[in-house]
Amino acid sequence: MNRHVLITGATSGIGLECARIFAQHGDHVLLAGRREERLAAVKAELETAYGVQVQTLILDVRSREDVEAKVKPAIEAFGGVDVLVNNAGLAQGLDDFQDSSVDDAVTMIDTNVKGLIYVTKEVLPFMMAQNSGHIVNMGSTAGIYAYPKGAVYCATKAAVKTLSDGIRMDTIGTDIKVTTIQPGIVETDFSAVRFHGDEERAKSVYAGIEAIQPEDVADVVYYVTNQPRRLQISDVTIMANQQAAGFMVHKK
Ligand code: NDP
Ligand code: 8X3
Repeated sequence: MNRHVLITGATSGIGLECARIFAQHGDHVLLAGRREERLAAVKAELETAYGVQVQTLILDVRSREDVEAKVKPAIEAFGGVDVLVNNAGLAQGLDDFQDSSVDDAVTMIDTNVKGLIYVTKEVLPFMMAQNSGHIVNMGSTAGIYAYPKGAVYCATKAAVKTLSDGIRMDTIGTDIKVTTIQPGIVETDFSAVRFHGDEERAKSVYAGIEAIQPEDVADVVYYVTNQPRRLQISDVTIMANQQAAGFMVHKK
């Protein structure tokens, strides 16, 4: 389609699969993340496979200075921005709130909420100037239903949903669209990151369920960005067949 698509957190999981599906359909992708070697590998993969323009941006969304210094020039060099996928995010820890780490809480809020705000603030002027664009924010079922031991992560994802709704209201006089994607449990590096590299504990999250895969979420992201100008999909909630709510999973 030759659109210009900026994806944060494109080095693994859902963001990586988003990069693949947009590039596969002929869109140009600007891929942001902290891990330089992964960005380089994805760029090589997508350029070879699909022949689209692939740019990379080493970016820590927690750093307001980093985002304010790098995102605008990167978009200018890339040739513009039609779609922003605010996907970078993480959970840290799974503990009763009273026992949880304040450092983990700060990391989640800085990444999932403040990072999304910093990036969106840099991207929106381009979309406002062209009176079009699509912001896709990665929320979670955790933002709809809080679950035990996940209070801060759930709160950050509730904030993502509320930010989407507020930005949609404030840009109503434009053709800009805003969508929140709210997946349930998706089998990615998410749990390994949450448990600070404890792979065994991470695996146990996905044991006994046929979890949805990152490419399933990417399919939905791609779908919502390919609707007629008149149609805006505000929210999509998707989960495994064995999941009924954030806290209700049927393990076989
Ligand atoms: P992954 O751990 O596989 O991917 C997370 C991505 O976020 C990585 O590309 C990582 O890149 C990036 N990221 C993390 N911190 C930063 C940062 N400070 N600056 C820039 N990029 C950052 O997990 P998922 O693919 O599962 O997670 C993607 C999103 O989906 C997150 O927002 C998550 O909350 C959400 N989500 C996940 C679900 C799940 O069950 N897996 C369900 C619902 C929502 P790098 O480390 O290179 O910076
Ligand atoms: C990630 C899904 O249920 O592990 O947002 O919080 S869950």
